[in-house]
Amino acid sequence: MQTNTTCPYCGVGCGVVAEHDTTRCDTLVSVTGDPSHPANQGRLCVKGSALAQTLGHDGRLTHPRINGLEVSWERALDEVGARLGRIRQQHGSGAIAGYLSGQLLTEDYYLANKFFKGFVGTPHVDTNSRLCMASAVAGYKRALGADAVPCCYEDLEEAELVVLTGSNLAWNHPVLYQRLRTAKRRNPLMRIVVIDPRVIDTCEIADLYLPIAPGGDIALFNGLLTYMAGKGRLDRDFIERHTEGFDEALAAAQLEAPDIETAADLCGVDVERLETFYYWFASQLHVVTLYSQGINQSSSGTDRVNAIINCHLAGGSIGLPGAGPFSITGQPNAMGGREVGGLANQLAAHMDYHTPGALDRVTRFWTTPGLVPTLPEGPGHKALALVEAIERGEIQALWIMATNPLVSLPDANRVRAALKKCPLVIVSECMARNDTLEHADILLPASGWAEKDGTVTNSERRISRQRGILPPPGEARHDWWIICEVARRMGFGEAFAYSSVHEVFDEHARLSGFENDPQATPETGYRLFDISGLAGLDRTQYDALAPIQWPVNASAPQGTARLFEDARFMTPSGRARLIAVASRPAMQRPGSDTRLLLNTGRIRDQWHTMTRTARASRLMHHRSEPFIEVHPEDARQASVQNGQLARLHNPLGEYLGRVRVTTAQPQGSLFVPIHWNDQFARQARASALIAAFCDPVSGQPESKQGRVALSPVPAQWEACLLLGSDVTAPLEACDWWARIPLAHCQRWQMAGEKVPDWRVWCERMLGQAPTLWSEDETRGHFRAACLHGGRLLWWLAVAPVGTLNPMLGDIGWLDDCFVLETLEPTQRRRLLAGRAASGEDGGATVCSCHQVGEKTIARAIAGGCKSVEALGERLACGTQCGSCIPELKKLLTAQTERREEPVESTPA
Ligand SMILES: Nc1nc2c(c(=O)[nH]1)N[C@H]1C(S)=C(S)[C@@H](COP(=O)(O)OP(=O)(O)OC[C@H]3O[C@@H](n4cnc5c(=O)[nH]c(N)nc54)[C@H](O)[C@@H]3O)O[C@H]1N2
Ligand SMILES: Nc1nc2c(c(=O)[nH]1)N[C@H]1C(S)=C(S)[C@@H](COP(=O)(O)OP(=O)(O)OC[C@H]3O[C@@H](n4cnc5c(=O)[nH]c(N)nc54)[C@H](O)[C@@H]3O)O[C@H]1N2
Ligand code: SF4
Ligand SMILES: [Mo]
Repeated sequence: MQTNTTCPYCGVGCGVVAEHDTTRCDTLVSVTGDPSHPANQGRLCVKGSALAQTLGHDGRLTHPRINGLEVSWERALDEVGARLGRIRQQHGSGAIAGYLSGQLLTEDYYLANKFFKGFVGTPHVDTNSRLCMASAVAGYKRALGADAVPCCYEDLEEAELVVLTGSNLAWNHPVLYQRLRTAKRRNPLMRIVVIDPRVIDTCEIADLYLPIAPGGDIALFNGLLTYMAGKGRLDRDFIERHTEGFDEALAAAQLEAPDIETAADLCGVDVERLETFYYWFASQLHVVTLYSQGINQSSSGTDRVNAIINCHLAGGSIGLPGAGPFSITGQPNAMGGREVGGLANQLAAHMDYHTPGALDRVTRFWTTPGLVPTLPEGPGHKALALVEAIERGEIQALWIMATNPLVSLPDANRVRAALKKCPLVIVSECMARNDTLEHADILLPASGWAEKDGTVTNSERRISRQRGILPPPGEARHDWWIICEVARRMGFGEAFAYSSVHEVFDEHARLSGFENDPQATPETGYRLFDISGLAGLDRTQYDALAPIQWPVNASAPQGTARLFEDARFMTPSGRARLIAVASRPAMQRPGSDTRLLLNTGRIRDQWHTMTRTARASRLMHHRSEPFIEVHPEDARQASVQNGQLARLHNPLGEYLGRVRVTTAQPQGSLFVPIHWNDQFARQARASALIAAFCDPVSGQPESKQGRVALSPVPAQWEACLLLGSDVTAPLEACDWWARIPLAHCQRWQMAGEKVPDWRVWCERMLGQAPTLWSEDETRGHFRAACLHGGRLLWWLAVAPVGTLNPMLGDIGWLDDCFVLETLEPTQRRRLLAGRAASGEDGGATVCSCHQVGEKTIARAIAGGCKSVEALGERLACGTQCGSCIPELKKLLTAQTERREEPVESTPA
């Protein structure tokens, strides 16, 4: 059976076709790209195509728990209702807080917002979008008067110039990257500029790369505005008729960057490159600037956004095909959250607390016979302020849904202390384990992707259906249902009486159109977010809903691809605003020993805190361990070497990871991934090193500019330990570890300083003496395996630090040994050699779709493959999702030019 649904990862919002064998209720047969979905037209990236491998009931949270004990739903819901009710009575509504997520479906999100703000009456509801989109939202609102993304994906294809800044599109929005790549191939005149402090894979399609100094964005775009004015490249007519604030914005730009030389100096890019960019931008109307976390996650994020929008307004490049400032969203439903008003400073349906008449309007809309909502009068605490309010004891209960704040919030160790202090922590979650769950009093098992029904909105405002295909495992329930049941127990039942999720969607659609008159002004009730055209769908129509872009209303029943084509903006004057901005230094202050800047971000094959992507073993091979990317000069100064373990620290925390020395990283700055956490490694939560500074307008934290010191980890030995399901890892027996889930066993990478007697170690730590072993004490090598009745229980290899992974290569065949009832004699003999009975070592995985390793590719290049296409023909690498094409190109150039490139040091 096939069902069309939507990928639950990034904001591209790809349609997928899920193939389902009706005799199996725990997984899908396959997930492929939906050719009929406008966002991806059949394409998928590696994460999307590995979705089926992330399912299964193993590791899921299947029963409610109170203080660690399994309880019935009745009991759990009664407890939540009663305790929230008591706290509300004793300490007031404001003692209750919600922390939501862009990974909730719109219907869940709408109800959570209605529950907390409308009926509990607390303003303190925020979401992880604070860490993600808050600056983009604030910037759009300041400039356009509404949080409305003007562009659509076709604009990227129709543009003559595409500027990507603070976005690693190739890894983080791979399908959009593929679309852009194809568009560029079709239109050789199209130019692409990449602005990023690191040389990222996205640079592969760049005609021009600007290696901006971290935080140089405002100076760069102010310099552009000055240049446009100086060269007479302004759209004077557009400025005069449709904008305000131009003179002030230009004056501020000229003050900061009076000429290219100053701008170049401030943003760290050489004059020639900068001038080329300025010339291209200033001479092009059809320009899209696409930006993401390199812009948003900063203490001047909102100003950065406005510096970009200023240039678009000054050049009139907005509201036209192939033009506009395009904030690309991260989470699958970041947009849906913005639509329902999930952020603490929003009320509901694109209405803010200060929007004239909004409080009254929403109150009337949510009133049911006999029940009047008690809306708070003004905005509540944003995420970081929420943590502080918990510390002060003002927040007594926190309900977290679909986010893992102990890993993702800045100053993560402080968040841990705050959660410990909070008298009641409730977490709705799909997985049985994550860092946050360890600090929860009440756990509520939620249904997950492929189980739940609802809608999500992608980066181009396109609403798509996610469809429930599989039954939730155990007693897991839908988030919207859980909210309704708690609401009922708190006495709000009448306002939460839905028989099915389509009724929630209907209410959300009706609210968007409620007293929303396009003939009115924003001050008299007009909102751009209007999906009243989708109100009144019955269940069948809702189930069949095809992807559609908002606004969808009487004047646009088929939806709207592009906004502001009439240049009528949502400000009181109807004019877009240019905002005077100037660069500010980052707020994170270097201490005497924390000289290095810490940049944090994503890798291609993992999603956030790895609760789902780490379940697909093939997504673990591209980067398997927490790492630290370091420029060679910084590595030299800190005496750390490629492939060795190193430590980052500052007064807030520490991070341990494998060093990757690379010239892609600018000197003075390090890069670490955000994904690893206590479930997968010792001390690898990047956010533990980030101070909780945030943008004064948006409240978005400065997650890309930490300050740290780098030093080597004094380890002597390293081990790779493979464990079958019934052996526990001896984590106390090492100084560092990382866990890599493989298909049939767990791979533990370990390291330590003191060298033990390995045979004794095995017996003591693994509970069983090795069946086979070999030791070379002088070289520090030890290998051992333990078999029981012919079956492999564990396997261990030890070597001096930094030498193990390159030596081991691909150990996929060992993983396969764990499913065999009995090992063949040849397999047994090979165990200690660590080499497969047949086949070659493929090396670190480059192409995750077809599982092709670096060494295999190197052999193919040596054997005559001279292009990505030739490699694809020979090995199939790069032929499915294409996200590895930049890496294939790098390997081709490195090998053909014999240029020195960093050695891939992570395990195969
Ligand atoms: N594979 C994968 N894809 C994802 C996600 C994931 O977890 N994994 N998460 C999704 C989510 S929620 C989000 S929000 C998006 C994020 O998508 P992106 O924003 O593309 O992701 P990041 O890697 O966080 O950061 C982007 C880039 O900003 C650069 N940067 C850092 N400082 C500066 C600066 O001062 N100026 C400029 N111009 N650039 C700077 C970094 O070097 C980095 O390359 O990805 C989404 N897609
Ligand atoms: N240093 C640093 N920190 C960052 C960032 C950065 O670049 N640098 N990026 C920030 C950004 S942009 C983001 S978006 C955040 C992401 O950070 P988080 O939101 O904390 O990360 P996730 O791992 O996506 O957490 C989602 C949780 O919800 C669970 N879940 C999934 N689906 C459902 C569902 O349907 N219902 C329920 N109840 N639970 C579900 C998952 O198992 C998981 O535990 O991280 C932020 N933190
Ligand atoms: S680009 Fe990949 S992760 Fe993003 S929605 Fe599409 S398939 Fe999912
Ligand atoms: Mo995000």
